Amino acid sequence: MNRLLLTIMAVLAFTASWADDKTDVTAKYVVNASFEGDDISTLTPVNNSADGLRGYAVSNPTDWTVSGYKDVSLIVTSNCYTDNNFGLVDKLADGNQAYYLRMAWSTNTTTISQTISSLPKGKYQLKVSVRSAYTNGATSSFDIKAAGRSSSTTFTQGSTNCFPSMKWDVVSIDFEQKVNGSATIGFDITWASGGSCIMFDDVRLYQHSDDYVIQPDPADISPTEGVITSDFVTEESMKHDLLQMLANFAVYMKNDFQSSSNNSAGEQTGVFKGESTGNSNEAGVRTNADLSMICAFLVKYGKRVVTLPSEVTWDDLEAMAKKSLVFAYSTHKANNLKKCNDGNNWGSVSNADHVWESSLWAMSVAYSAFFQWDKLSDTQKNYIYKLLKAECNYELERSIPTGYAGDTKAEENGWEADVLAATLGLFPKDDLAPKWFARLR
Ligand SMILES: [Ca+2]
Repeated sequence: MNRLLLTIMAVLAFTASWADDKTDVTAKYVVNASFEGDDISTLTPVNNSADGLRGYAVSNPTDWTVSGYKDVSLIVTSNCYTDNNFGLVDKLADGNQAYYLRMAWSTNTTTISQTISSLPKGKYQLKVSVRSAYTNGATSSFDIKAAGRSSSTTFTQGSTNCFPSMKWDVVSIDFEQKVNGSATIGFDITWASGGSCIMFDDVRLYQHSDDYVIQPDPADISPTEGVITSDFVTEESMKHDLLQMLANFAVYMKNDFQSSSNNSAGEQTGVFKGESTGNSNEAGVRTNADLSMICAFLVKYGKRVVTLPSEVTWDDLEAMAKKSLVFAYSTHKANNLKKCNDGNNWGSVSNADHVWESSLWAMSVAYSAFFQWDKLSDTQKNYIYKLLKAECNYELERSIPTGYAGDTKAEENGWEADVLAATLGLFPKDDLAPKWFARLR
């Protein structure tokens, strides 16, 4: 038993180490990886009166492409001095030379890249040794990048003579080469103004084993996926918050409401204002019907649960819900107890006499009625019935809306089905109910 356990542990240990194994393929694919490729004896030395040799000017190191800002672009050796009194380069990460860039009082960007012409499909890691320093708050940053992936690092706060005692940081990024072909590697620098510099050395490319798992970029990790779950906010708490938001909105509903003349049955009416207040078109009917529905919903589900703004009472809401509903059913063609403000009635009663989208507005009327159903008289319920039956007559007669290019009519299908569903819900035993249901389906 113990022997078996040991064997399993050995296999697991071997598998784990094998999974982390990676092969250094730098020499095979990266050219001038340690910035040793330029012969400094052929380059122009750059000297500074303050301290002496700063480095050897290059437009770009051999086999690398440098674009953007590169006014101070140098091959440096251990005996070169750096800017801002940051001291000697001193130790190098590898070999005798490194690549150095510096920005003073300006902002800009620099890109250093090399394209590997033929990198086999696989998983890789790009590494670079880097030292940076900034002063005067010039928090420049650089990205290491490979095959479309990148990772950002902020420069280090510099100080007088800091480089001789500063370690070389090793920065890396894992990436996947998805198909055989070219891959671009390199670094992007974003310069802040005030004085900052960076030196690169010892670029290395490793190939991971095929079963290596590359961690996703932090930028690719969704801030909501797996976070906004049913555990994040309970359903009860969310529903309460939403209801309270509607309650807070009540002050705007009250400000948006105006009285209107009684209908011919002597009932008080009122209407929610809009861009076409009280008229028979969408901007008149829909606004009123929707806010009537919201008002009635709030009264039915919010009372004794949420708090209204100080300017609004539950009686206000109840009165507005009722009067706006009376306005809606009174002005519909099926009832004609009152004209809309433009002198017309609204809605559809048949295929021959229909208005596009009126079923959507009628659905809101149906919901408003449903939320205050127990407070409606039988006569009022009959007005609702006549309105919805007329709208459904049109549904039974019309062709089902379909479309292809540019307008699928999916939305229109949605609201045409809604009014049938709402009417079926309120009058399930009606003689026409089977037809409404069949049409709905
Ligand atoms: Ca080197």
